[in-house]
Amino acid sequence: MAKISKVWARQILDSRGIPTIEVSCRLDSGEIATSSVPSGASTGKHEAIELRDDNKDLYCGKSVFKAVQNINDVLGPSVWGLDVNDQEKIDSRLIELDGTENKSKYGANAILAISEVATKVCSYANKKPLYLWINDLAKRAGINSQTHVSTPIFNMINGGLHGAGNLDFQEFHVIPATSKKFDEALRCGVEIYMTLGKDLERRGAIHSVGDEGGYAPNLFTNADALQVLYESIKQSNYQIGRDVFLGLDVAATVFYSNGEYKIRDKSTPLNDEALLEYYKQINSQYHLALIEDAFYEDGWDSWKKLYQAFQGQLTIVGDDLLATNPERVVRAIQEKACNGILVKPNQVGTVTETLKVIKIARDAEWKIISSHRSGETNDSFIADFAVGVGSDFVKFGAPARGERVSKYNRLLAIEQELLRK
Ligand code: 2PG
Ligand code: MG
Repeated sequence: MAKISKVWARQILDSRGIPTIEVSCRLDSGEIATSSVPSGASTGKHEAIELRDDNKDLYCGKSVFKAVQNINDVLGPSVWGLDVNDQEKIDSRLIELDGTENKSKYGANAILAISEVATKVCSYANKKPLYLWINDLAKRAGINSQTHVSTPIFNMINGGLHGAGNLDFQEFHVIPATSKKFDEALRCGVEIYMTLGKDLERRGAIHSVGDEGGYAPNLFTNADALQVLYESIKQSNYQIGRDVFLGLDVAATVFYSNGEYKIRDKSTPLNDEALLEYYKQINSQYHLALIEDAFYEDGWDSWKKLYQAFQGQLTIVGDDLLATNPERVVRAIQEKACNGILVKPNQVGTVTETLKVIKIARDAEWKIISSHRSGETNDSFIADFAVGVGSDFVKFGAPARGERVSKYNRLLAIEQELLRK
C-alpha cells in the first residue's frame, strides 16, 4: 500500500498562452508523477468553477496563483498519508474540504489536478499503464467496460469562440467509421485535414487555424463549411456514409439570446422550431452522424424536440447542457433530451465523480465521448482515461498542433500495446 507523501504545484501555460496548473505528487514508495489541467472557452454555466486570480495586473486577470497556493497549503497536505489506491477517499477528502456545490472555494482546477495526478502516480506504483489502472477504477465504479481505443472525432473547422473566422457553429467534425482501427482512422483524418487546407486556400477562404488546430475560414454560411468539408472528403477518396461521417458541435449557447438564435445562414434570428427545421434540412443534405449542443444549455424543451426528431438517426450529444454533472444527466435521461454525453473531467472536478457520471450514462446506453478542452496542455491523461473507461469516441481537436496530437499519438501507442497482447 503506497501512501501520498507530498503534493506540490506551479503555474504553467496552456495552448492559448493562458495560465493553468501543473502538479506533482510523490509517494512514500518513491514514485513521482506530474499532471496538468486543461481549460475551456465555451464553458457552460453549470460547470464546476475554475479558480482564477482576477487580478488585471497579472496575466490580464487569468493567473492561477491562488489555486496553486490552495494546492500547496491546503488541498495537497490534506491527502498526505492517504493510500493512493483509494481514489474515492482521496477525491472525497478534496470535495469535503472544499465544501461548495461547484468547487468554488479552492477551485475545480486545483482539485482535479490532484485527483488526476493521484491516478497517474498510482498507476506507476502498481506498475500498470495508466489506461489499465483507470480500467480498474472504472470497474470499481460499476462500469462494465473493456479497454477500448475509441473512434476519433476530428474537429476540422473551428468557428464560434474557437475560430478567428466568421462561422457561428463551433466545430465541424469528420468521424471515421467505428470499424476502422485507430491508426487507419488517424490516417483518414490527416489526409482529409491536408486536402481541406488546400481546398480552403484555393477558395481564398483560409484565414488561420483556431484554438483546436482546425481551420478557421471566412465563409458565407455555416452550411458552406459542411459543403467544403464534404468536397474535401470526396477528393481524399473517402466515401461519406461508409468510410467517414460528418458531425457538428454547434455550441448554440454562444449565439442564443432571449429565445432566439442568430446565425449568418439566415437573415433574421430563428426560434427553436425554425432552427430545428434548419437542422433537418442540413441533415437531409449531409447525413450527420452526431450533433452536439444544438440548443442552448437550459433549453430543455428544444432538446426534447430535437430528440423526437432525430432519435435513432444520429447521436445527440450534451456538453454545455449536461456539464458532466450527475443530476443533469439523470434529468436528460428521464426527459429524453439526448443519447450521448461529452465527458470532460474538469466540468465536474474529480476522477471519481467523472466515473460516476459515465456509469449513469452507460446504464442508459448512451454513447460516451471523452473530450479535451479548447485550452490544453501536452498532458495525454484524457487519452488513457478514454481507453480505460471504454469510451465510444474521443474528441481531441484537429489532427494537428502539439497539445492535440499528444493525445492522438498516445492512442497510437496504446493501440499497438493492446494488439501485442
Ligand atoms: C466543446 C469544447 C471542446 P471548450 O465545446 O466541446 O471542444 O470546447 O473546451 O472551449 O468548452
Ligand atoms: Mg461542446
